[in-house]
Amino acid sequence: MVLNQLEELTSRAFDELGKVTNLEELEAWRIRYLGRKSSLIQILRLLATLPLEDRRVAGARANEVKKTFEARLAEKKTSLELAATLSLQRESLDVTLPGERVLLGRLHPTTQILDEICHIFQDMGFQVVEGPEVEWEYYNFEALNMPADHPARDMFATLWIDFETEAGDRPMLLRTHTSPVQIRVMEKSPPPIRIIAPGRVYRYEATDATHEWMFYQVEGLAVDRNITLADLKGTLFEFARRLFGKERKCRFRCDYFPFVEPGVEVAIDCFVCGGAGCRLCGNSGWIEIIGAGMVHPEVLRRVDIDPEVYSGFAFGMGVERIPILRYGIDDIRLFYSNDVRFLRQF
Ligand code: FA5
Repeated sequence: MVLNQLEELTSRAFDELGKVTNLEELEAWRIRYLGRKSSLIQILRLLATLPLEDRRVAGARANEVKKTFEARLAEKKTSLELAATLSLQRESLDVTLPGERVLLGRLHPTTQILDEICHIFQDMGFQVVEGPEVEWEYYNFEALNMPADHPARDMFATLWIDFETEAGDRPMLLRTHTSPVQIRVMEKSPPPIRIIAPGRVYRYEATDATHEWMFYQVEGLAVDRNITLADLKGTLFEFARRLFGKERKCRFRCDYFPFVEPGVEVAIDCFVCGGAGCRLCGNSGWIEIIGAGMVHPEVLRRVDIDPEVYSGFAFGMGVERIPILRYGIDDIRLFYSNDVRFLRQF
């Protein structure tokens, strides 16, 4: 009978010991199975009442059970303590280890220069607007005084988009310049107008050190009474002075664009060769950055602005050529080839 009780007690105790996961639970187990009020101690006390032969056998077994409990208790305690130490070690921080370097991202050089250009013109009272990169042929050419078959369309090697509307064939393209934004703005707002329009443009042309097939332009447009070529010149000279500093030379020359009359081209002396001629400037000593002119009366008429009352100037500058000039970068193709060794320098 006592032996049975001891067997049952042993099996229950081992079962529960197996479920113990920390030192607090182990202490509770100890009190339950080896404490003064535990079943085992009560059985040991009962032994005195048993006949001699039974007492001998049961006493020996009970002592064995007690010893086993104590041994298993010590074993479990050691293993729990070891586990606790290991987990503490895992969680501990070694403050002497060097920290992990956090890599800082930075703005792309084009974005940086666009911000700078926008600030300069905003200071002069220009408002920043945007237009779509996928454009109707009408805005890119027709409204800018370049009807179909106009030879000047060849100046803008075009990426056409195959697209048919329900109304029929209405050609679309990737805009070849930001000038269509001029039309979109003049259609909507009456003069006075003073805007700049930054954005991407696309040309189907072979690339070289100063030509990309995708690049950024910033368009500018001012329309009001009595605007003259002197206003255009003053605005662009002031812009060049603020961006490049007083020392840089700035050249105005006659140029042709069907949407302006007269048309001009603005160039800055080459940063790399100082004007002597090199690969970057095509041996001319100058890098052209802006096309500009007085808005053609025909363009104004199309958007219902009376050219007898109003006049305006417009310009379009190539954005990447500015950091090229400023930092002496000798190839425009570096900008969008995504080499972080290049981009990280800015
Ligand atoms: C134009 O795109 C005209 N829309 C500019 C204009 C606006 C004239 C308003 C008059 C009035 P052009 O094709 O020259 O013009 O381009 C203007 C500028 O963009 C150039 O001066 C040059 O800085 C830059 N550019 C032109 N082609 C490329 C190219 N392939 N890669 C990088 N920059 C270019």
